[in-house]
Formats: sequence, C-alpha cells, structure tokens
Amino acid sequence: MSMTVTAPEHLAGGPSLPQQRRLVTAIPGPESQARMARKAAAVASGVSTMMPVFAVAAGGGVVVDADGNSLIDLGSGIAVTNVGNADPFVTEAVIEQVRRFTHTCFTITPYDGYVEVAEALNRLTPGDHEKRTALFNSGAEAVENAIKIARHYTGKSAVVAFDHGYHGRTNLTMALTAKAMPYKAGFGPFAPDVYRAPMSYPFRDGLSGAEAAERAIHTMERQIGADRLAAIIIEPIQGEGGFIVPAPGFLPALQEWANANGVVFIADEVQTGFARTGQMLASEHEGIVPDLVVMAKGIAGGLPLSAVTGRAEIMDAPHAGGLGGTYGGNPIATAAALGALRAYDEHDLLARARELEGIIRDELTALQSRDARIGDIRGRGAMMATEIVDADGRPDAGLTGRVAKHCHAQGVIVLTCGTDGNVIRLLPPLSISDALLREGIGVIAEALAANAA
Ligand code: PLZ
Repeated sequence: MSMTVTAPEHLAGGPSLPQQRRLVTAIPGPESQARMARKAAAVASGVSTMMPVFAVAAGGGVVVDADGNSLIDLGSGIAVTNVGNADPFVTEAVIEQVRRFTHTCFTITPYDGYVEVAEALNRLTPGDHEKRTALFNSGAEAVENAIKIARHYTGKSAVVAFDHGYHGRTNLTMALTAKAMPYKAGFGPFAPDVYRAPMSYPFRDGLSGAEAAERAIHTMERQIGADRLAAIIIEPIQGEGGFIVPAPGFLPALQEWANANGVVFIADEVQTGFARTGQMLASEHEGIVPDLVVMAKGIAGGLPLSAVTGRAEIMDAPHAGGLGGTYGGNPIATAAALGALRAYDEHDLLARARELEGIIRDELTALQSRDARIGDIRGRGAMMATEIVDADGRPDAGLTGRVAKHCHAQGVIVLTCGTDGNVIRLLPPLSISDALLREGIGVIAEALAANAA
C-alpha cells in the first residue's frame, strides 16, 4: 500500500526550517489521520503514540508534520535532540561515515570512532581518576551493563534503586523502575535482588538532603546490608518520575556512604546528560563523582548510542568477552556522537541551557503568581517542570492531561511525567529560539486558563 503524499516531505530538516508555530489543519490533519490508521493495522498497539501526528521534518525548535503543520518542540524526542534535530555537525559526520562503512562489529574488527567517543566520555565525566568506557545501544542496555559490571567487581548481587526512579523497560531495568503503569504491569516476574529506597522529594517530604539521605541509608542498612549491596543506582534529577531535584546534600551523602561501604555508586544520567541541565552531566551541580555514569539520549544527536563510563578498576573487572553486543558503539552512531560533541562545544550549549532555564523560570513564575494550581516549579537548565495540584495541594493528573491535550491541539509538543502523572515537563532542544519557547509556554498558560478551576 502506498500513500498519497501531499505533505511537504521535500522539506529539509535541521536549523534552516522556518522557526514558527503554524497550523494549516486541525491536529491531527487528514494525512496524519490516514497514517495513524495504517499504523494501527501494522504496529503493535502496546507501542502507542502521545500525539497522533506523523513527523516529516524537524530542526531548531520545530517539528513539521505530514499535513504541513509546524509544531513547537518542547520535548526533544524525550531529551534526545539536545543539539537540535538534524544538526549539521551530526548530519555531516553521519553522511561521511555511512559512505565509508556502516558496520563491522567493534568486537570483531574495531574502528577509531568507538575509541574516540570513549576518550571523550572519559574526559567529560566527573573526576580526574583513570577511566574506561563501554558503548551500547539504548539507555536500558547501558543500565543493565553498569549493574553487570558492579556485580562482577564487588562479587555482591543486591542493587538499590529509588522511589519514583526510572531506568528502562528490559527485565532488569523494569525491576529497577518504580512505576507499574505503564512500564511493568503484566510483564513480570522481575529480576531478583533489587530493592527500593526512599527518595529526597523536597516539594512533598520537606526533608533536608541530610535527613532524606539518613532515611535512605537506614533503609539500605536494615533491609539489605552493605555486605550484600553491589550498587546504588540513582538519577541525579529524576526524569520520568517527575523531574524531582533532590534536596542539596542528598546525593553527596549517598555517595559518601557508598564509597565508605564498598558499594558502587552509579549515576543514571540518561535523561539529565549532555548539556541538558546546564552542565555536561547533572552530577556536576552537586560536585558528586559517581563510580559509574550511564549515558544515552543526548549523546549522539538522535542516533541510538549509550555508554557506561567509570573507574578503570571497576570497568576492567569483567573478563575479556564478558561485555559486548552486535551493535554497541556502531560506527554511524559514534560518528554522530563526535559530531554532537562538536555541536555542544561550538554552539556553547551549556550556556544556552542556562539561558533557557531563565526564560522558563520567568514564564512559569509569572504563571504561578496568578494560578495556584502551579504547585511547584523545579529542574535545572532546559530540564524544567511544573507539578500541577488541586485546591488541596494534591496531584491533579486529570488537569495535567487536559492541559497537555490542549497544547497538542494547538501545535505544541508537551510531555507529562511523574509517578502521579501530574507533572508537565519542558525539554526543549537547546537550538530553540527564545520566542518559540515563550510562545510554547504561553500556550500552556492558555491551556490552564481554558481549564479554569
Ligand atoms: N534511564 C533516566 O530516562 C529513558 C523512556 C521512554 P532507553 N527515558 C524515556 C519510554 O517511555 O520508554 C531512560 C531514562 C533514564 C534509562 C532510560 C532508558 O533508556 O534508551 O529508553 O532504554
């Protein structure tokens, strides 16, 4: 079956796309509707879509759909296209590599790109100790490997993750992930020897970082014991769980306890990584030096690549051949990563993420001053969120969903998150313009007004 194409599919993506919100049909338009019907007949329904629109081009701060609507992108494909879609540094590196060779398997005949990415990650992750890196395909696969490595190094098996944590959808990472729906329900049994400790959640628990850390450490000592614990895995700012920034001092106290007790401290920086929070890695905000850092998403400008980087003695513990995979560190993905790293540097995207934080705080604070349903504003850099509450301060998932739907219909790609589904998160590409970002947040304000209490 072929589809009639009236859509602007000739459009080149990337930063030269017109940077505007422009709706030429209702959302979804007829072309997207036809494609959604085709999808329903071909794609497993468990793979659902947030918006019923098909993308044909993207770049800067917009995504263009099959009907020619130009949407403001406040999601970056879940924090992936930090450098912007089809960034020229990434595009050029990929084209050059794809012409040269597409795959050999690094563990059969290696190539430079993999080693260059490893060197770069060893340099840019926190700490000046000796480091090693291994590359994989997805965030979940890298998390799995970080746990494998920590278990092999320590000879212990228990692992602790945190309330509201998200680490993936594979069997071990489902066990690490806190939220049942939609990630875990019906998919068990889950991997054993995984435990959960209480998180620091300042808006909800009112604890200082030190108090919250003491509570978490008490749980770990009483329920598991450091002598059985191989690793602690934690997101420095929780992503899917609700953009929860722990109280200052929480992460350093956990790291100190882990270091003192022979427990590998793993930072899952899959969502927070690569300039997203105004630092290359969010661990830097609190000066922590994780033993292992897990990275993915923003690493390669949209191509599938992930990494574990960490202390050489830990990373080198598994025997030769103990780590690998057919595609891990694929040459096109590593070329894209080297292009993306250039983009972070040459476009000064760390500074840009901090500027975007200023704009978002500005707009959301103004909104909060006239709307008490904006319960909390939190995050760092271009990873900001607002927690939506009802008149009693309780999570209001219903309103959050209606606001997001309104935004989608008005041509703004907005994502929600949170264990209670009541958090609106903003993850714009760092290539978005000030004007588009302000306009997008303006639409969120309109959506709240249209859903008056
Ligand atoms: N760790 C902190 O945020 C992926 C999930 C999208 P993968 N988050 C987006 C969805 O609905 O599946 C994520 C993350 C953190 C690990 C992962 C997993 O990364 O590349 O999706 O496997």
